Amino acid sequence: MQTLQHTLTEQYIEREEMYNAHNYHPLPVVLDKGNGVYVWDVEGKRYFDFLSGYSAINQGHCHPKIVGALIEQAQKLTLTSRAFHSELLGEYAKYVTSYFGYDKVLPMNTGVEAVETALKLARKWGYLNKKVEENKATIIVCSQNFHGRTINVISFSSDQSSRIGFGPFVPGYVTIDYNDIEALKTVLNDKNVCGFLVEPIQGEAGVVVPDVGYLKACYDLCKASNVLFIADEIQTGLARTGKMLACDHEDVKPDILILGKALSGGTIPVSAVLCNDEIMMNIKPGEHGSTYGGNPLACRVAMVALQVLKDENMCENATTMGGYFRDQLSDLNSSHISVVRGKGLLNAIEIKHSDGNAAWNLCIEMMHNGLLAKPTHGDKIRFAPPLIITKDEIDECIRIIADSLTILD
Ligand code: IF1
Repeated sequence: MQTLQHTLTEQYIEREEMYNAHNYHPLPVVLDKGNGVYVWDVEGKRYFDFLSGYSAINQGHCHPKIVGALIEQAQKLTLTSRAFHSELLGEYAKYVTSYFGYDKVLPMNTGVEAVETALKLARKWGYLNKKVEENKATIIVCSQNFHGRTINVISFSSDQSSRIGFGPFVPGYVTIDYNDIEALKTVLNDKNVCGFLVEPIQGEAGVVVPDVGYLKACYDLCKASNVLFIADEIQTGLARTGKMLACDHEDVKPDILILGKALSGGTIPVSAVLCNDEIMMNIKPGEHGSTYGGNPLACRVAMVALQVLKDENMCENATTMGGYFRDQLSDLNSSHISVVRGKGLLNAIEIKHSDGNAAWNLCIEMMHNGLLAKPTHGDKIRFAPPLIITKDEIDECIRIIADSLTILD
């Protein structure tokens, strides 16, 4: 029986490796079902999902209201293209702009498309409003950033594996250290700087939480220099850190807000860029767009996904469960955990061990014990379950993590 089950998982993995590009290194688990905080593999084994589709599944797997809306709309109208109006685009645009308090939204699909859109908006605003010199628009970014995979966006990545072999790169970016207010001061004076792009918490870098007051100070500096503050909340937004936006922790309202991932609760790719008319209205018909951007299926799904976050008090739950989870993790007093950090339910630990594979080995052991999490940058493990997780479930997960840690002894 054991051999047969083992073979089943292996068969799926073999076929995938045979025909699919090898651009990832997944854990050896093959999933075929999800519900709430749980996923199941093809052998029927149940796991806690502590990755949540890299925070796309804040509302929990296959949320019945989101999936219900998806099915209903899919049977009515899915795509019009923007060559025609749809019944739902206006309703969604009104809903999402009043939800976040902006004049306008520009709908896209994947996260990186929304980042590209925000960068284009910032450049356009720079030329038209700030009177930046022709083709000299500059955008400030932070080291260790992650904003996606396009050639433009990797042009300002500091992660070599994302860049090697993909040049030549796009100019127009200046990189400063993250969480360094002085560094921002020194680059803001250039009159061609039109925007500062920042993650309120750096996700890919290993859940790096900046000092309290950093975002507010950056925002104020940007205001003083007439530079747009652009927040990539694709991973940190939508209740993940305990507020609807991570910028809300410091009462900062970004000039340009970028959303993605959980905007569809993990169903279909839906992203959005929000800003006021002074910025958005610089883009005229034909200057930017996307076949699927703002499609009726996405509009319906996104409205429900956003409504569910409020109706089910996911900000409050992320705050209480996140605090409880970090406390419980710290109380383990494990000699193998050097750092526990995070905000709300966006958390990470750093593994301290002589074996460089320790974080991977721990993830494999947690997988065997029924919890899925993924190591990043070798020694860090991200813990980001769906925001509907309960205290009893956290307790169970802490036991799994504690039991699993013993393999590192
Ligand atoms: C991969 C990390 C998470 C993002 C922020 C834009 C995007 C992302 C802040 C692009 C995407 C992903 C994509 C996934 C791994 C992943 C990730 F480990 F790299 F950091 F979530 F934690 N801005 N993040 O986090 O959004 O175009 O993918 O929809 O690329 O392997 P996308």
